[in-house]
Amino acid sequence: MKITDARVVVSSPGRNYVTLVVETEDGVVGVGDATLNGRELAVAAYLQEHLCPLLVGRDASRIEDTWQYLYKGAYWRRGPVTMTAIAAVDVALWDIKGKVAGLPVYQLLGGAARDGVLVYGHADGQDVPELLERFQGYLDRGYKAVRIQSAVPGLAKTYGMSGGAGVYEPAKGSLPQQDSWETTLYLDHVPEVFRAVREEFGYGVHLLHDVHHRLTPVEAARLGKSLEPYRPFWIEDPTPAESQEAYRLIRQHTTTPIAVGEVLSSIWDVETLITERLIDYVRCSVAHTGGISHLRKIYALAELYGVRSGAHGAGDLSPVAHAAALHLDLATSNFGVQENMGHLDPAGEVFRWSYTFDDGYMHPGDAPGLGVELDEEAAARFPYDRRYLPVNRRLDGAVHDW
Ligand code: CS2
Ligand code: MG
Repeated sequence: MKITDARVVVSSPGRNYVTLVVETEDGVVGVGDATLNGRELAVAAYLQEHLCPLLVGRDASRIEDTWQYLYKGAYWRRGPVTMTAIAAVDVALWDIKGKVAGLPVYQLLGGAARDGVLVYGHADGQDVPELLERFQGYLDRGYKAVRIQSAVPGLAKTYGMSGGAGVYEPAKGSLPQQDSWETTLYLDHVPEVFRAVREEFGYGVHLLHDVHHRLTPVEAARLGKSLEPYRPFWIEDPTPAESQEAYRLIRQHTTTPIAVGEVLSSIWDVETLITERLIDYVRCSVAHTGGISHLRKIYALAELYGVRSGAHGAGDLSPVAHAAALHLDLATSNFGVQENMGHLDPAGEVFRWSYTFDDGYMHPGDAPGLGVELDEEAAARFPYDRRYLPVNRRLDGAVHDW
């Protein structure tokens, strides 16, 4: 089945999305998410200028061969731009394969390994009362797992504050918003937040927290230790993971579970974290880690070491990526939890999806392929709008991890 066209659709319904559309001689169309928040046009150009010309004429059914051809053929290895572009191609080809077979993608991956995909939502608040109020909203909707983030007293702007939108969109500014940071204020505050949530809601709900790369290894060890009485489901990205070995120090001091991976884009970037059991959940996403074909290899490696999946699923991964993630989650035995932040309106005017949410669990649906369609005419109504992720600075003005 030959590919006759491959085109990139950049659209901004509520936020910027980049979607690859692959069409075959039989008229079957597949889609892949190529959105890299804050660097969208880098991936769009990589696809449009370098990969799309290679796809036309190729056999759409040869997914693994195409993956190897694009990965090894680039010569230059790994990195978020390359792996997001390859991911978009990979997911679009799985979408096509499912449509040709008349099967949802999860059936092509071995069928359902569970009845539903446990998901977590995002509760945040400028103060603890506001956080508790929003947290209750997630319980009311049936969530069994909720991420908790709060502002830090003494800091003007910190990561994770949605302003009540429910969907946290960090890329707001036409120039990077400046966030502020002081580690001791944060380390003193987070245990108080966990204590308040446990006192209010008890231990029957999973609590997750995103440290977002902002601590040193020993600070992360201190945080993990301080949170043990409140039994976190995980703390996420406690320290930058370019040095995977840094996690050995954290592991020596705390049993608080750790999740890492959303900014990492290949199996080699998480190999030590998995094989030394330095993490408990691998958070790589289907959109930024080479697609379904590569992420399933990461999950297979993780299974050998007792590491489970906990895929990234923020609103800046499009509904196409979310659907692909849910298909893979449903079919993966060492699945842990799936992030489900949702998508801001009017994304629903551009993307039509068939995945569903019910009582804290999601299901990708049984439409052939991914079950997501892109309305290209609607997409054209929302032109690209350059946006940047924030930059974080310590109180002394030095740039810090955001
Ligand atoms: C976060 C994201 O969802 C998460 O775990 O780390 O909100 C992340 O900040 C964004 O995806 C960046 O674009
Ligand atoms: Mg995160």
